[in-house]
Amino acid sequence: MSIWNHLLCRPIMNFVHNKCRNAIYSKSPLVNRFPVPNELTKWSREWLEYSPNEFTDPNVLGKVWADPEIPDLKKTAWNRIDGKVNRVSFVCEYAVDSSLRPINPIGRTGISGRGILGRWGPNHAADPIVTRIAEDGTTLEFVAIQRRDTGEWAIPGGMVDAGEQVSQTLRREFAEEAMSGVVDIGAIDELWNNGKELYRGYVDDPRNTDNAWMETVVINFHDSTGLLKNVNLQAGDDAKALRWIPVDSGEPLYASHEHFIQLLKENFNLNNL
Ligand code: RP5
Repeated sequence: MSIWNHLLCRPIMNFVHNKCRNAIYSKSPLVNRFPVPNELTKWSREWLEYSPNEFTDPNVLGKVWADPEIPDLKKTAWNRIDGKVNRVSFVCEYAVDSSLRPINPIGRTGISGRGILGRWGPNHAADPIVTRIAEDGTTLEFVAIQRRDTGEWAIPGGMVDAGEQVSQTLRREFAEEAMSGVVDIGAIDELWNNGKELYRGYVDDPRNTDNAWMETVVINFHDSTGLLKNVNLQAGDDAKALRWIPVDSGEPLYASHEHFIQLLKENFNLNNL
């Protein structure tokens, strides 16, 4: 692939992903990534020896939320809304390889194929950062869940279903992951009225491959009226645990979530000086 395929990606050309390189991709079955050093991450650097393992997890095959393993690649509308599936990238107009499969716009990951992701190309998610001021009256904190797959703490986000609006995904995922057992989910309806967008773009997710990657929209919902005081938040099935984390805790988080918390802090300082 030539550098010219990615001319439209120039605005993000300096960003280098880390969490989706140089590690074991899957433990069962064992799949290793081809090690990709920093300086060879960008496709624009020619690297004739690059030979990633091809991997698509058997668990995604035949799932309603996943593409067929061999889609009709000539008819699939890359970079477009394809029926109910959004194949548009927030990053740029992505290129396709000689087999007509989308190419990760940020660069090499050491794995080709779809890995454990459902869609070829961008896999769209939505991340609600729900915040409040703690009882000490000054500490800004956010709702986090502990993921079952990696054990890492994370914002309780999730995948946008085919045909779903991002605004619906944000509410649905928060209810599923953080409001298990809450009968009156409508008690916090007001919270969703004033969202502040912090980010839309690529996620440095450990599941990314050369042909499939995560993108997200991150929205902050701040509970300024104490709506959540009367709700007993609890982790849902996809999560092991839930807690409020102070934004200054420096706690390591899943994928690019530390970056999203940094954006939250900057935004809060700007608006509350
Ligand atoms: C991350 O994966 C996104 O930022 C979002 O938090 C999450 C969505 O995937 P699942 O939680 O549905 O696995 O890249």
